[in-house]
Amino acid sequence: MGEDGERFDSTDEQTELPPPGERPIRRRGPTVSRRAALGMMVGGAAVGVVGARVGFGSSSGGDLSGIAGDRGLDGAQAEAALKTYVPGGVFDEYFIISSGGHSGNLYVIGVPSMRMLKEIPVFTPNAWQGYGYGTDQGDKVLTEGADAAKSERLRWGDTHHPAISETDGMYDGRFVYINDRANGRIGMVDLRDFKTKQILDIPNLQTSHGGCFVTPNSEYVHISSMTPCPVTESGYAPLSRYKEDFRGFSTWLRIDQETGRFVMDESFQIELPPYTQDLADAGKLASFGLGFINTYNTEMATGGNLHDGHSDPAASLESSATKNDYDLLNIIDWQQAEAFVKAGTGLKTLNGMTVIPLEAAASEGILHFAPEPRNPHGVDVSPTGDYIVVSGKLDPNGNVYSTERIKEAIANQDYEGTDPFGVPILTLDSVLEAQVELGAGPLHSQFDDQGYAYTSLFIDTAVAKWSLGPKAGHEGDDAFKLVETLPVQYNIGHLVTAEGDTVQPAGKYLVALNKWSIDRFAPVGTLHPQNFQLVDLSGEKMTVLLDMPIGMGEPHYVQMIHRDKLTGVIQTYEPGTDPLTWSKSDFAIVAGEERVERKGTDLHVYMSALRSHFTPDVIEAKQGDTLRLHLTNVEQTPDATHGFAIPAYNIEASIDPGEVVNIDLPLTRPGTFAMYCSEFCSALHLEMQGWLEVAP
Ligand code: CUK
Ligand code: CUA
Repeated sequence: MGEDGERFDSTDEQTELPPPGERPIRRRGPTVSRRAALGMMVGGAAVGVVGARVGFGSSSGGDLSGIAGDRGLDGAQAEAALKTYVPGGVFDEYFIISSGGHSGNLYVIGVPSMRMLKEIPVFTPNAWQGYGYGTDQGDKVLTEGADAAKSERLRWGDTHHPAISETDGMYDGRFVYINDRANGRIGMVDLRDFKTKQILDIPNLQTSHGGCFVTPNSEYVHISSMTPCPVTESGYAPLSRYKEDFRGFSTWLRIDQETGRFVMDESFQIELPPYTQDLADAGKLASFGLGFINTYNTEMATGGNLHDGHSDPAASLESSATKNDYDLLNIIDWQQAEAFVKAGTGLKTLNGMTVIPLEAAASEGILHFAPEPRNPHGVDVSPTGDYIVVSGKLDPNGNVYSTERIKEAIANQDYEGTDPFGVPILTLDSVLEAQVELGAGPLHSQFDDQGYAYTSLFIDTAVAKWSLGPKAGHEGDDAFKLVETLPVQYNIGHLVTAEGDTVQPAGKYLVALNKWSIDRFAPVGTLHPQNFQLVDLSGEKMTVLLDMPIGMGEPHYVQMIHRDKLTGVIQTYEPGTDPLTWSKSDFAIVAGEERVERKGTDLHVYMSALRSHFTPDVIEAKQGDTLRLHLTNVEQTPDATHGFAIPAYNIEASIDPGEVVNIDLPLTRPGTFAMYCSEFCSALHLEMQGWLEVAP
């Protein structure tokens, strides 16, 4: 239909309300179903560049193929536009929670519109949200989460792998955890208000990469070191003692189910050899109770490519760390580890952390190794937990390990020997189920609801779709087979499918997280944005629907959660709430309770914010006082956020409806300083200002 210029009329109208993604396209005139419109578009394409002017009547402006033609869109492009358009007031079906890389933040992006909804500051200050500019919340979280030696200066992080909390192996939309690859830290964001509540600087981790992942009921969130670090008293050890004095750690942080915070006295670490620990994933269903971490640099190379004053590329870390044909997959039994910690003997304490020593991990069945093709990167557990997919940068295969085989091999002690630290190594034959040649540079894998895996191919700059085996419904010749390769633009790192890390992925959408965009967007200087590409998985073939530039930091991993899972999201706080504790703040006031109380040099000001004034709006203080400002936004209207800035003192706060923010400010400098509301809250927003007098 369509080619003949057939006119659609209201007979096509849908009577019951279809799901949001399938809502009819509304025009002033007749209503045309989405499917009919698409059919028309494709029909148009068949005769040229949407040549046929099939319309809804010129008065409605609904000449879709005409518009597509005018814009130079072919049928497939016009179809992609319709598949991703989400009108204002209609919500996206999925949310992506994305790492922000060097921005130190998380981003929230709608799918399929690929519109940015929010940036959540975690490791980096954010002026809009008053995070890290003198308020108790941002500053407290940032300061508590920084190594004391660098707390004053540490104002960034490199976020890589977000992990949404889970119940029964499904995202439950309560919390999200994110690692700081640069500093070995982890942040916790509460998905009720999308704010960071805690940052933990993890003892014995200098950098981190493995994780975050949560175990299927959010018992623990896991994070492991990347580069091993010295475990000497001083924190210094010469690289010549790398094997003796450096160690990696696998960290299991117990999650408080009410608050999402870390319960340190129920958390522990497992000491690992000084290899470089890379990505990690949690076992689920069939592999519940296990955790997997890749390692590379089992050579324990430390670099040093200057020999006798000459450069020697053969001695570089790169070349020395790629010598072995096989590196080692860590298989960790965290339930065994938990039992060992509870038993309480044979543990050590290192910088305040309970640590299971390497020897105990090896002898108690807590840690096993399995060989994996050299320099692996991603390890991803399939939805049923039966398959563990390992991809190596230098190996073209998806390497599929079987949970069943791993369990058998451990029971049979099918060992080829031990590593230099006494950890048993399972034979490759006993644990590897299949190798599927996918292409060049496989990195990470995700899964759908049909038993397929999707693996990013960095070097081939493509996504490989391939079938898993019998435990995922693919038998005989259908098992472990490459079925399709989709080029993406360009150099894909991670990828994500809808709910792809859960026991029940949705399929439907995939997002390719491309490192390079090159020519996909108008040039904006020498540093290019990354490119998130939305891929439709619902058709016969994978198709790219949309490119989204990411121009703030370099994301690594993301997770995609259905919007219905985010049931706890609030729009205003209960009046007088301290968002860090979720309880009523000691400093909360209601309108009419505003006051100033002097206690020695402490000047307590209980101030309210209400469109469009602060009460009081003049603060009289003396140099040497400490201003203790307790600010309550006494509004309960959604979106009625006020800002509060004292630029002369580098103060910038954001106070959401019902929220209490405290500012402790030593008044070191005399002057008469302007204060103002920094959020355009009302018609008289510009009148929402005041003065801070600091008399000499
Ligand atoms: S790593 Cu970035 S592309 Cu940190 Cu997950 Cu593989
Ligand atoms: Cu309050 Cu602007």
